[in-house]
Amino acid sequence: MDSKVYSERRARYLQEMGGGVAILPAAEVMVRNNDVDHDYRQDSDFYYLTGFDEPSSVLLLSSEHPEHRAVIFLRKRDPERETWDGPLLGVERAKEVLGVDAAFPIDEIEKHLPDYLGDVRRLHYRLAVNPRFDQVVFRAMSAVRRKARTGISAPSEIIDLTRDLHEMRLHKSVHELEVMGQAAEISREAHHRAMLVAKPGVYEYEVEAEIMGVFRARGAERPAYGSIVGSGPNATILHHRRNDRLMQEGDLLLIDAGVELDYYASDVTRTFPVSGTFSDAQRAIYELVLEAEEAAVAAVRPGVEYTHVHQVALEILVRGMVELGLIEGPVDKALEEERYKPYYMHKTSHWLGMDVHDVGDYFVDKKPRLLQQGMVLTVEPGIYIRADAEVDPKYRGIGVRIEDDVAVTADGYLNLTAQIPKSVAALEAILAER
Ligand SMILES: [Mn+2]
Repeated sequence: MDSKVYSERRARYLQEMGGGVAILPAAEVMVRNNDVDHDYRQDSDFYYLTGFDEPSSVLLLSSEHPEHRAVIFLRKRDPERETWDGPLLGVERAKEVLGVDAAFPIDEIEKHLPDYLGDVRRLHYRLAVNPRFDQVVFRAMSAVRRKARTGISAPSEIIDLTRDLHEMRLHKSVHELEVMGQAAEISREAHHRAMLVAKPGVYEYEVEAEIMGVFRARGAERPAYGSIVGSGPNATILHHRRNDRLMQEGDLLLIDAGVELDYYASDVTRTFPVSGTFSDAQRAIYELVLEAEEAAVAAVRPGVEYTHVHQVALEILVRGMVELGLIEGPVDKALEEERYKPYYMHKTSHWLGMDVHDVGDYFVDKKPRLLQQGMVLTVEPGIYIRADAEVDPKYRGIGVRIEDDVAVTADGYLNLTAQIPKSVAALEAILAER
């Protein structure tokens, strides 16, 4: 992405934060074992403001320094290291490439930080996420305090940097929505591929491999989260991750998988019968979840409380559960006493963005947030009936979830994942082609 996008975000954040200095460290490298590291992914906040994916970097923003609004600390060029790990940006080119006002080697950060913090009242920093870097900040603070007798004062307020930054990230720009649309398209292709290969006699992990293959073949860096491929009774396990079961005739397969593209997530769930057609009991549960999902998606528009979307889905699910005899009525009593909980135990939505469970407050002053244009949320009702549930045996072991990614528009919603089939007829038509 153009470095202008990031410098504009930094300028906006400097405005929003209301004066002072902000410090954001890059994500740390995590050791996997011995001399092998986990795949590195930049911290979302850091990337949002820099577009820079190297570890051992720190961004400093200042509304007080006469010239330096944005300062980057990063690793020096190192020919020997670069032979192994590839080129580093380096201090010399950082100003131009990242569009910042100053760049210093990361190993000199402790020397420079106190200069930027002198006579600054507010420090914007998120404590207790990176304890090692907290110590760097604390040492800089005490270095400034030691200058008290020269008339230089240290910050008297430490404000959680995410207060203003996550509010910005919650509201997506047109450009961000475009990237999320592209991610949705890759996820569409992956789910379509999964529908073609998932059959009785195939292992769940074979389906997972096909999904990952599509993600990478389309140039995406990684999945947005570990793919859930749960067949038969595994469809009732919310975070099933082993994906190692051999699929059987008559199974439903629940796939919750979404790609991350250019640091933006998609998050999609589809459920379908591996044999190609739903049984009557499966169809009854599926149609109910679908009705709840479609009504909840349609309820997304600016000005409604985000909890309303959950409420719409929940009322339909509970009415249906009573009708099917899964729980005892009447509906209002079942809602009040949460009799649905054994079969629907999660909420219907979460924010979606750079993180799959994206940042942004759900409640403001203890009241549910009102949806606004540019917010993106998932809509994902489900019903999960464990194999040992005390219900009509024909419903046992059925798990269904349907999940779309929905952007709030000026007067309603845009379903980013609408192209991924979910009606019984559309699913059975695709499965019949195999
Ligand atoms: Mn989700």
